[in-house]
Amino acid sequence: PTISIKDNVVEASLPSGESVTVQLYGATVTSWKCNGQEQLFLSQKAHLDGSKPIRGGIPLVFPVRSIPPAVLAKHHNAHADADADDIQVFGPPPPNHATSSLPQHGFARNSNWEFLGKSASESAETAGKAKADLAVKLDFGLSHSMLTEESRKSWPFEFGLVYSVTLTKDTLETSLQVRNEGKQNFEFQVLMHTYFDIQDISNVRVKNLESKIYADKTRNGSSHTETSAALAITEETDRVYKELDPAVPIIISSAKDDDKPLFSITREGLTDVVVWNPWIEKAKGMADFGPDEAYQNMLCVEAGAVSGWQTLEAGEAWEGGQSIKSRL
Ligand code: TA6
Repeated sequence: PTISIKDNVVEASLPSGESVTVQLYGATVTSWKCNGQEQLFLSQKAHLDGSKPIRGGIPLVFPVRSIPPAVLAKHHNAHADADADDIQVFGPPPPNHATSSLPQHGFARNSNWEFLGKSASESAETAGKAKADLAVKLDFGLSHSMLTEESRKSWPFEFGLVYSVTLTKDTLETSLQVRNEGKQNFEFQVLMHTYFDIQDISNVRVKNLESKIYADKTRNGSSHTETSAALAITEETDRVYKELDPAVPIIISSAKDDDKPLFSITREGLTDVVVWNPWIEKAKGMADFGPDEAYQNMLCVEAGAVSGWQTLEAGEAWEGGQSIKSRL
């Protein structure tokens, strides 16, 4: 594999031609190419100067997509009921509590990470040098001391993150290791906010969600059961599918091309999947989303752990990740 590092951008490529590009800002994957073809969507108006989270690629959402129950309970006392449940998944934090000043989706995606180096992924290492050209693993680190004063204040826990991006011939893996290096437990959520490049949104279907429960942000966070074996995207879609068996891959397939699979996403330690497309109005409403019609060329299918909370005891570590297979 070859690695290049320039202006806070790390790029790795394999002799077989695949490549991945990662910005140190947010440790955001901004490009993944197979046979020279881009697999991820990146808005033409994305901020690539660190001024705003990147609109596209794979932004990393951590530590919170919503409020830990303990904090929530404090603010909602007795009536921790349906609306509290909705707030837990989508709503803004209540005023002046610990995480209210955290930016939407947490600080990981708008922090400057450090590049820890590359390694042939474990499997290649054990397989010996020859195989080392079949995979390259890039590691990125973020810890409490690297945060802005404001983020440290909002989320005062001693943590350490190692985010690994592994490129092989036909897969891209992203996994996150969270370590609690402090003395107090903390709760966190994580989401890998992957923007897939789609030729035509009317042609894709999302499969293996049937009969799963989801919270629907476009319907007030209310809970529903998925009835479709092949979910079509025909309007603004913003759902958290919960408790999905990680062994079952989520498939993005091409309806018109006799259901040919375009992407397959397998997960470890991440039981939730967010499906998001802003559609026409919301696409127009996002200043960094362009061109407006590009909602037809992207779909977010996001592996994460966001419907519940991971509690990490002092001194403990947690790991979770996704592996995306492309153009199967
Ligand atoms: O993951 C889906 C979602 O939370 C949507 O509700 C929408 O807010 C989207 O992410 C984009 O969020 P962002 O903070 O990147 O603008």
